[in-house]
Amino acid sequence: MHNRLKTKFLGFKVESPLVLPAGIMDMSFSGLDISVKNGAGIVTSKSLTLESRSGHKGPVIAEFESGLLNAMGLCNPGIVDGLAEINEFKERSDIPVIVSVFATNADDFVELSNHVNVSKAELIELNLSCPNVYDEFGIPLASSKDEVFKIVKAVKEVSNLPVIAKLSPNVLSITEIALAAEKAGADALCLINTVGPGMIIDTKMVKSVLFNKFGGLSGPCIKPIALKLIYQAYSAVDIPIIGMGGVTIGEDAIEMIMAGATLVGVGTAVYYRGIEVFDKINREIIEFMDENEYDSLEDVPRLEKL
Ligand code: RRO
Repeated sequence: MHNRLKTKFLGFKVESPLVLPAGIMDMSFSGLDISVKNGAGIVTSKSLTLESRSGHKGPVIAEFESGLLNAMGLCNPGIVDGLAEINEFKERSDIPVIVSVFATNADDFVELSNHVNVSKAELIELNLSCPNVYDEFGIPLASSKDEVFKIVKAVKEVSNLPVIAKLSPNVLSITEIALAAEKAGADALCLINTVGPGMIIDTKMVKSVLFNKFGGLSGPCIKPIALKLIYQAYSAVDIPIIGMGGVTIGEDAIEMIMAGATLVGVGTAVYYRGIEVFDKINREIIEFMDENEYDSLEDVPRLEKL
């Protein structure tokens, strides 16, 4: 990896600012490993729940001209088996791992965090923003600043690891939510989760393409929304941000950094450019840095805060 891509996040040294976000390459040893071998600097597990879940029936992914819809429905092997996979990965890799966890109340988040404390993972992400389980659990917790505050605070009281709050784009004021997470002690923010949800119709079958009907929207079409929300959050808080949403090429990653992100997630682009996308974007970032004579990622200018 190129020296100029090296950076630091919450005290961890990373070889590249690129992050494998939750839910992209599942969470098996091989899924995490292959992302790292292809240039990701830090990897995130699928969001884990206390019990295993089979998720929604297929089709769970639908493609359209400017992005994807997904309604995976939080399929995961449950916290115990999930952490076993992550521990196996950590036996062979010193790449920092973020364990993403999902629950619907503070007590369950605390229980999940207690499991993660005794794993080999370095960081925990609280997924407060899954858009695909409204029917079961109602609107995401990240829609309420009080819920965000309560959950982050409860986890911070028990967690040995830095806590990252994953926020939703589907809110009236991201500033309010980001500030609530910071006030509760979050060490970092991750935004954005998928947008919507939305729907695509199969006009021959006269029905929604997704079995779940609705699904979270990702890909190039959400990048402007992501940039705006990351910039607003960056303007409001002092904690670092993992920015994501539609990053497909190196210049998209640079935009995220200029908007205030320290690290940059690459998810849906794996679908378009293959798993090599991390290496490709790393190279494109270096090219941009060469052209503009930036020696390090820290030299890339950030927008003036709002
Ligand atoms: O599993 C999913 O359906 C899912 C999750 Br947990 C999430 O946080 N975001 C998303 O787009 N899909």
